[in-house]
Amino acid sequence: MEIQPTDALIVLDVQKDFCPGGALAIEEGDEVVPVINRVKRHFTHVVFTRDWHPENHCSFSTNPDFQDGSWPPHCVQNTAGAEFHFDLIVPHDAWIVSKGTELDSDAYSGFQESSLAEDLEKKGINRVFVCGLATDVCVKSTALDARKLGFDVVVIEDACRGVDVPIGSAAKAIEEMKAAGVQVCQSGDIA
Ligand code: VGL
Ligand code: ZN
Repeated sequence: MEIQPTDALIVLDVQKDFCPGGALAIEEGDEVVPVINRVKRHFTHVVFTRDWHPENHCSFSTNPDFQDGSWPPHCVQNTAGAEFHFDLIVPHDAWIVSKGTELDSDAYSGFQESSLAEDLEKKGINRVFVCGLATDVCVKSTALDARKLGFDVVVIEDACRGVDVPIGSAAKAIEEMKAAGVQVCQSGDIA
């Protein structure tokens, strides 16, 4: 798969709290980092999203269910847990989209409450490659929104990991994305 200047890579939420040891740790979440660092080199346009919640965000629960939108407190703005994984290569002038910044609503998609769609269109981008964390939450939501907005969408499967509660949710998310016209590839397919 040859990457064009009209393609963008969207890297979802590769933040410490979503990696092993973090507040909302995803199994093998950190394993996406070297994969993303590698594929990223092919792209002219790279967007990094970050989950960026206020303290006392409505999704935070002391008894989180991980399925109904309640989660342990995570990715609080300007805390260590909200930082990008240390090994993720993020340039100083990186294109960063923050989401989930409202107290009373959650945002799983990078397109929600942001100007991402218009900003991509302004740059003439018509295809987006999606990767990062989590397959069954923010990756899925972003990929489906991108389809609805008319972008061609490719998910880089081995550059994603899922929360996977209940077990099988990540695989189901891949199927849902495919059903919506999202293409699925592996990082090795990208040149
Ligand atoms: C996410 C759960 C809660 C994600 C964000 O980035 O996938 N998951 N907030
Ligand atoms: Zn969140």
